[in-house]
Amino acid sequence: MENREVAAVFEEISNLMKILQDDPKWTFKAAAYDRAKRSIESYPERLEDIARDPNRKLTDIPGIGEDLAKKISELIETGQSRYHQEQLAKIPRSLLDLLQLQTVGPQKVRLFYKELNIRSVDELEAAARAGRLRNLPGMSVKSEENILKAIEVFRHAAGRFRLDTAFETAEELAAWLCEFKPVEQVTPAGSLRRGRETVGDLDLLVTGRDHPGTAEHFVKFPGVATILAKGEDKVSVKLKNDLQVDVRLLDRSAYGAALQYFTGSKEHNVALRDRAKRRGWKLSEYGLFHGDKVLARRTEEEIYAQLGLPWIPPELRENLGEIEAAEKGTLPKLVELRDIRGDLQMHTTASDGRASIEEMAEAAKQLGYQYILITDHSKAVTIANGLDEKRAVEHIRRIHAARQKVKGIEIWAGSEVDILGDGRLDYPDVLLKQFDIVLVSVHSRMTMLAEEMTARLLRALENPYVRILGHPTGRQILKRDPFAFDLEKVLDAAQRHGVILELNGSPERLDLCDRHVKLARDRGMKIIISTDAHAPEHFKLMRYGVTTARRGWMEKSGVLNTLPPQKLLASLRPLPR
Ligand code: DGT
Ligand code: CA
Ligand code: CA
Ligand code: ZN
Repeated sequence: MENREVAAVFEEISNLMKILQDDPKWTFKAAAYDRAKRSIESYPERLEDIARDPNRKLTDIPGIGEDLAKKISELIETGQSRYHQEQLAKIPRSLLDLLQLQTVGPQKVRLFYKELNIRSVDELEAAARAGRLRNLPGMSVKSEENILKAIEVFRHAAGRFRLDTAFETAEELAAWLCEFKPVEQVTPAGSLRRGRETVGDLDLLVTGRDHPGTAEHFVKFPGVATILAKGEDKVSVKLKNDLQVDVRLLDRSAYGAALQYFTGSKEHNVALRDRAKRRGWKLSEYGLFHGDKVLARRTEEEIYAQLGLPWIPPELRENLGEIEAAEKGTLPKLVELRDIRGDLQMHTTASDGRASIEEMAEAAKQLGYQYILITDHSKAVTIANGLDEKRAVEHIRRIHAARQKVKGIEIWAGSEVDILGDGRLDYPDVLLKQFDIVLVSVHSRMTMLAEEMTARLLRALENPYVRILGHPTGRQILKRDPFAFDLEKVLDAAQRHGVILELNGSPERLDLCDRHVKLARDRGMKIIISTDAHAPEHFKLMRYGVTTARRGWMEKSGVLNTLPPQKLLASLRPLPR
């Protein structure tokens, strides 16, 4: 059992406690489960390994006491927790789906269930449409409307998976497949290879010497729930997390053609096939043909070259102008992960992060980074233990002190300052001026009208100390749509003031999204890509940010944190004298 699976069970137990409230100490216990969940999720080692090691104790993990350690052992040994199952049996299973809706937490679920006996998203929708939610305590016509919007997002999200889930699952599957010796190569294709923010299913291409054997081996992967199809050259399964995996077993000679075809997108393929047709040729998953004659099929490069084009990076293959650009020789030279020289949004134990300033700096240094910006939350974000003015000043001092301890990397003092409801900032200018770089973002009142939100953001950008706008649209993938606001106006203002937009690379945000990155790029605006790390192991999420930037056609020159430290500082909005 993976750490994230244990964390998911703990999260569900906490939610069940908050919905049921039938344990006299439920608030206390739920908080303990929440704490344990966060700790486990980011724990750098596998819990299974610790549990198996006679010299180690699960209770050494922060937030894990005797009772929770027992639950973890039980989960690892049996795949289940009896306590969890007992709690689950107390409510209709479909009730938990409500938690997927934005603005609906356990308290609201409890309210709907107790007051109106609502047991599923369908029943909640019916109640909202009938106007039966608005009169419940704490509800209004507005919040009823928001629930209907959230249900729409929920239905749209159903059946899609976040990029990080797809990526991690593909890695596990590839490792499993490679354990079977005749397997030569495993390559993810489809939307994962194109780096889309969500994927519908996983497409894996496998070459090797023994395909019937490979298929047999593949379906024994421990995560497989059902086998959907098993043929000569294709196996489809559904995993326990509901993700479908299509595996194609290929011959090496036509590998490039299959890779090109199954990478897609469908729209890109259709345009490319038309191009082949205009030359009197045929392009398929088996190759590029002139009659029976093979023109190209071994590599993607050969296929594109035969069609008179340079190889096109998978992230661009959406038929959004990339074929025309390839034809003209104006394809962008996309930014790469190795171009990144530092990370400009991260949290430490001072607010809601899980590592110290020094630990974050050491980890960044290990990655070869030249600088980091520490951006703990400001006081308005109480749930993230935001810093009040006094703590912020102390924190700046500690960041300065950390520079003496960790050499060889610039450690900049920053803050993720909350943009208050009216667009004022959560800190006064006298404090803002003490930071090296101020990043600002919205964390509250996200359902306000578009005009209000636009005015709020514009006012925030006017503050002369503001240099980066963090996760500019507030969306959370598969959970929360961007808030309503006039993006054009905000881009205009950011450009005018020299405020840099963040591409928050955390795979639950990817905000700016690919399309917005493209918009910014086409206006000649630059971005920074950050991870919003809450622990050292989150630095690796940078890859998702870079992928999204690439999908937005960004080149290295458009991403400021590819610059060395002094050049980066010189490129930011000049500070007031
Ligand atoms: P997804 O799974 O919804 O995130 O998106 P994809 O792009 O992975 O789509 P999927 O899994 O249905 O198919 C994988 C690739 O196979 C797709 O990107 C392009 C290719 N493909 C699938 N259906 C067609 C088709 O009807 N025509 C062409 N030309 N290519 C197709
Ligand atoms: Ca797919
Ligand atoms: Ca597929
Ligand atoms: Zn934030």
